[in-house]
Amino acid sequence: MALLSFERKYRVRGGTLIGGDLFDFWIGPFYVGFFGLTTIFFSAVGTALILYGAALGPTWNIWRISIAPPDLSYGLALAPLTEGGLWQIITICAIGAFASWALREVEICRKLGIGYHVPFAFGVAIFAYVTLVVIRPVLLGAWGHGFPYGIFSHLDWVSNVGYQYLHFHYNPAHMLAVTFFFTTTLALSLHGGLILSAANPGEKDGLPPQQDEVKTPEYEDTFFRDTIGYSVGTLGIHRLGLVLALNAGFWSAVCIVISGPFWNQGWPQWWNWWLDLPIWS
Ligand code: UQ2
Repeated sequence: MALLSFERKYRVRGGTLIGGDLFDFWIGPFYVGFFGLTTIFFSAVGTALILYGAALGPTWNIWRISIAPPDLSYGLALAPLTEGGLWQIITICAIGAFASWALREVEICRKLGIGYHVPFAFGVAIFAYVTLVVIRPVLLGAWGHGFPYGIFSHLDWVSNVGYQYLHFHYNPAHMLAVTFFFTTTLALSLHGGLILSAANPGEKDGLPPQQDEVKTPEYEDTFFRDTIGYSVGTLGIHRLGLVLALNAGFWSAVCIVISGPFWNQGWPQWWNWWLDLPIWS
């Protein structure tokens, strides 16, 4: 079946969260829905404001363009457009676009009768972003604690905030986040490698195909049982991958939200709890 006729089979009515049948249609391959329209709206307004901010200067150098949040002295108030107000509206547009996209995914899941795992996973990424630009700034009492929207400028922000806490790698939640990111790449490389090894399609370098047919999951289990005595299973590896990736995003949000609102010394000092245990005296 051609892609579009195959997809047409699944182009079912209903499952919408809002607007009933009104926006329940497709444009070409894309489902629209109420949240498709709000995604377009927020993305278009946000992008236009970024371009407007860039046009205000001082540079068109793609690496150096930056839309900065208001000065700390504005606290949690609205700032004039050129004094961080643009950043504030762009942030609203970004959150509006991300949330709309997630809800459009939810509507598509409902149409198909599948689980909400994908929008839930995207929700964790949105949560990490919202933690940086809303939750932590609100807890610290100023929008100026948000990060600037620019390629180099956001890198400078990360570096500066890291040094404010002397050595960010001593942050225990940061340790967890990094470990989950690395373990995610380990799991995906094991999984990707295993799937390709079992499928091993076609010939290479003019040699005949290395296998006649795609191997069954028993081969995948057997490879890992022979090497490490354990196979997590074909469903299990996907559950493991999702859990690892969600934890990477979650602990990233935790490690930055505790920096300032709940700990304002250097992170190396946090480990003094060990030296302060009464058992040493
Ligand atoms: C596996 C399995 C898969 C896989 C992978 C494994 C048949 C196709 C990669 C092996 C994974 C294990 C043993 C877990 C490793 C643990 C961590 C924390 C990385 O058994 O089943 O399905 O893709």
